[in-house]
Amino acid sequence: MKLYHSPTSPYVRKVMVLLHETGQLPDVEISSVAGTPLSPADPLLGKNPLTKIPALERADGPTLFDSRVICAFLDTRVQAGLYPDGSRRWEVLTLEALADGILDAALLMTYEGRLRPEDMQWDSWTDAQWSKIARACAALNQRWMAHLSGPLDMGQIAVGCALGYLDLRHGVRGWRTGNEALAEWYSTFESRPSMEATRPPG
Ligand SMILES: N[C@@H](CCC(=O)N[C@@H](CS)C(=O)NCC(=O)O)C(=O)O
Repeated sequence: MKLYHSPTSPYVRKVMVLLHETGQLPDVEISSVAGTPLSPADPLLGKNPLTKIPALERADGPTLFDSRVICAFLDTRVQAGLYPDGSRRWEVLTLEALADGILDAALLMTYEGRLRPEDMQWDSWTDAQWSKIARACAALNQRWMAHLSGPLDMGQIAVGCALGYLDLRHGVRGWRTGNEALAEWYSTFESRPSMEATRPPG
C-alpha cells in the first residue's frame, strides 16, 4: 500500500498514528506530496479527484480516501478494534466527526491566512470558524472527558491530532483557556510514542 503523505497534514497524522498503534507501518510505503486547493499535487491527479491527502493506494482495489475511510479500512484489516462494536461505536464515530470538524474549520482558517490575498481576507469569517472550534473544544471539555479517558479508540486519536494542529497553526488563539480538563488529557495523550513519532515539524 502507498500512503500519500505530508508531515504537517493533521488528517494524514490520524492515519500515521493508527499505523503506529496497530503495527502496520511496515506495510505502507510513504509518498510525500505537497499541494493546496490553488496548486493541486500532480501525483494525486487520477488517484483522488479531490486532490486531497491522505489517500491510500492499494494493490487489490481502488485508492481510498478520506482519512475516516482509510482509518476504518486499516482498523478492519487487522481487527484492531479502534472502532469498537456496540453503542460505543456511535460515540467513537461522533467524536471523530467532531475532531474532523475542528480540523476542517482550522484548515479553512489556515488557507484564508496563507492563500487568500491579504486585501481579500475577511476577519469575521475567520473568527466564525474559530467560534466553531471554541464550541467544539468546550463540548469536549464538558461532555467527552469520560470517553477520552477510556480505552484507546479512533475518536481519541482524531481529537489528539486536531488539538496538535491547533497548537501548530493557531496556538495564539489559546484553545486551552477554560478547557483545563481537555488540556490535561492532551498533555498525557501527546506523549504517546505514536504521537511523538508523528509530531509535525514546527
Ligand atoms: N476530509 C478530508 C480532508 C483532507 C484534507 O483537506 N487534506 C488537506 C491537507 S491537510 C489537503 O489535501 N488539501 C489540499 C486541497 O484541499 O486541495 C480527510 O479527512 O481526509
